[in-house]
Amino acid sequence: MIRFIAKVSLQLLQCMYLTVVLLLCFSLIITSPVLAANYSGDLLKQTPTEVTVSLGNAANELKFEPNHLEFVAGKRYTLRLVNPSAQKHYFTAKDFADNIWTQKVEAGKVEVKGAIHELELKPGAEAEWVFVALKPGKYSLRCPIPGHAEAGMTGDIAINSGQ
Ligand SMILES: [Cu+2]
Repeated sequence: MIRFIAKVSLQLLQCMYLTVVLLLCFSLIITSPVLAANYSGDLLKQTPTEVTVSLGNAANELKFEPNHLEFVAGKRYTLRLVNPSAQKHYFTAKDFADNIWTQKVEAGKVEVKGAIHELELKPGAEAEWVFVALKPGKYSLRCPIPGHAEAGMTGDIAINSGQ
């Protein structure tokens, strides 16, 4: 009798275990497409807010204009980078780039998809960086060409929480 009860409860346990595993599997199946849909669907339907940053200027001053950028987590943006100066500059913001989801970077007739960390803009160049801001935080921006950051070609980028 005791053995029988033990056997039944063991079967019951196995059955419960199986149910839990199945439930876990289902929840994974259900949640992952939702996450994927958020990234590829809903977020991409948002009209991007356009923000323009100038790397240097026509007077060849070594600065970003503006040098303070603010984004909101969960929002989609088109960051238009222009270089109206006579020398090349970089837009380098690695930590920022790690905390956004880059949809694409467009320059001329080329579209680059995937993670981007740094952009180099030759005199007169223009590029558009389309992304969704993700993780709130403060990130730094600089132009790593020797002497440029030291002369003031730095900036900061904030991603503010969407709530
Ligand atoms: Cu520079």
